[in-house]
Amino acid sequence: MERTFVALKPDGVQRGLCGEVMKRFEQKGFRLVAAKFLQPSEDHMKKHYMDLKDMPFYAGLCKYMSSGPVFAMVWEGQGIVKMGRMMLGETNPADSKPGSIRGDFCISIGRNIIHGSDTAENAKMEIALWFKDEEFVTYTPCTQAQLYE
Ligand code: DAT
Ligand code: MG
Repeated sequence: MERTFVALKPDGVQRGLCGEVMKRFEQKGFRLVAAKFLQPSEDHMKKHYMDLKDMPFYAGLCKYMSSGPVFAMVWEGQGIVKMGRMMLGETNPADSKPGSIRGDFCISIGRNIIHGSDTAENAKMEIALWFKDEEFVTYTPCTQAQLYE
């Protein structure tokens, strides 16, 4: 089983898309293991986007991400990191196929509504940055035997 970090950005929250995103991950068969609604600090976002620190949009991105509420989640499932990225679409909504979250719900790269970890290694780091151990819920979903052979 693999875990990934997914977060509705302030634009995604303000546009009322938390439920739509959760619905898609639930319907796929993925399992929610942690979630919280918060306004992250700029410092927190600088850590989260550390790999982009030399990009011209880094400061604006971190400021924007801390400007309002974010809905942060950890989802679990087989192959979820790669599949989660496919469900999100491309970084630029203009390149995202209809049917993907960014392809269906947004237009510009700086307002692409959602974050999702891009590798299993980054997922581990992001999950550790956003969540404490005690914030995870351990349970066996009743659908487990229908989802996995
Ligand atoms: P992703 O969010 O798909 O993993 P990323 O990690 O390269 O993409 O960039 C993080 C976020 O930064 C991205 O979701 C939106 C913003 N961003 C990326 N490239 C940008 C650009 N050229 N101009 C403005 N914002 C950009
Ligand atoms: Mg990224």
